[in-house]
Amino acid sequence: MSKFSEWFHNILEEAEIIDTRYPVKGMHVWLPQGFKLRKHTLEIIGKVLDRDHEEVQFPLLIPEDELAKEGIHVKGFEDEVYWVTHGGLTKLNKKLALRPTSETAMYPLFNLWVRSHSDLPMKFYQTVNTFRYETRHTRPLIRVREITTFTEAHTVHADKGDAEKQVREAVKLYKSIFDSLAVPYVITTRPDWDKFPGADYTVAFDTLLPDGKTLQIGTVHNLGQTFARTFEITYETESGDHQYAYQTCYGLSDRVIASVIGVHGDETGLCLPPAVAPIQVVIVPVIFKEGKEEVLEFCRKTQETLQDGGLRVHLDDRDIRAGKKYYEWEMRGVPIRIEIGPRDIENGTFVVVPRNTKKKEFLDYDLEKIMATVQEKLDDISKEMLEKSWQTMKENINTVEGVDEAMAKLNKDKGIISFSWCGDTSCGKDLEEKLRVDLLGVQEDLEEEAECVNCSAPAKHIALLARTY
Ligand code: 5CA
Ligand code: ZN
Repeated sequence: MSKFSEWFHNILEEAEIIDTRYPVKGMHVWLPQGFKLRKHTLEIIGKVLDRDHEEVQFPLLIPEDELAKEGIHVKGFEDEVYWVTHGGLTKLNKKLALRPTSETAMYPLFNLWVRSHSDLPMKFYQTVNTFRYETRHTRPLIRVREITTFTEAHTVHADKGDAEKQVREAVKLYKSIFDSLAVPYVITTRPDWDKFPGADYTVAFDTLLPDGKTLQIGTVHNLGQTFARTFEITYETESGDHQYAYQTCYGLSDRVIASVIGVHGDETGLCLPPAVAPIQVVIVPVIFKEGKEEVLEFCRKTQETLQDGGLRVHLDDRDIRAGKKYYEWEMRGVPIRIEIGPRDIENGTFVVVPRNTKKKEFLDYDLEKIMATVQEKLDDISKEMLEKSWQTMKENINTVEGVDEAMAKLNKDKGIISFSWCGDTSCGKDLEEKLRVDLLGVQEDLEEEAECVNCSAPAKHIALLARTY
């Protein structure tokens, strides 16, 4: 898939995920199919976070003085903020920002909520739209100006160790979310020049898209005490003195859905993991003039049984060519197609075609067992999709010994480059410039002795770099 961008744009339209014709740049419309895909993705995210986070919802507008309070943070976002300046014809005394993210919306309230050590930890999340006036090339779901599906978690802790533990915990939660979506990832600690504005450090998830470029699909930030000091978030300790709290935050966006589409899709179109597919099973009756009603009745009963079992099933009884139906549902990424014709009914069989392999399988039909049979097939598909996407990812991570080799690899195989790095900022930035890449970050610290591939100083880390979205 050389022209991934074009493929991506086309499939969003053809599969009716997003309408990109809304007349504001970087802002798009979720169509019914896309909305369902988004809903099921959010169900997975919610299920993971709901275990020990409370869901809340804060206002969209942030007063200028609150946004401006944290100096480094506001500096990081100043080019990207949309402002509300008027109420009707009246100029507002205090400008209001459309949230680019919600630290400065939430933390003035955290100041009021956090009282005593017994209030901690606090863990909240919200799924809202956020606004960023992105100046780089916008792309639906990938770089938008209205992020419609921003799931941001914010936690408050009594001590540094707890906040650090929360960062590791959040990484674990995100792993389980991406595993459910069969989206593979690399995890790195971002270099200092690329961390979240106001964070002590940022841990990021990146996936690899078919054109060899990576996409940041989630980030976990350790905020230390920076915001707690700015917003006076303090708590009373057991011994009665007052301490600044420690905080973390972590977020996901529409990019999670972009990665599901991008990672699994192929020439035929979407290929959706069963967990989030708007339709998990489509039944296509194979109809001849004779016995039409019997076949349809049989298909309806099959649909009902599968629906009772909790599956999302569509019966396509339109009066059009079967081939046209097959094409359409494959393009839309429905994980399983079932075909049932008069001969199947006679023989007690049916046909299953998994979207990921497109290989026809003839199975025994038994209404009592059909639910289990189909569920098993769906589970197989989920497993196969997970294995395949991880394999592709791993095949596209290349270890290099030198800068020239990195350049050659990037030009030929694309993908992610793994290398030994000294950790020095000027060396890292030099490497980014030479190779026209982004240094994703540090994957792990080096145990053995090695030289930095760029400057030959002693290497401290294994780091990753790639061309990125
Ligand atoms: N407050 C923190 C944690 S929620 C925060 O805003 N982090 S962030 O800036 O890194 O954004 C969280 C995630 O949103 C990023 O990892 C990235 O995957 C996604 N994201 C950022 N900007 C955009 C954008 N313009 N369009 C789509 N997704 C975006
Ligand atoms: Zn170096």
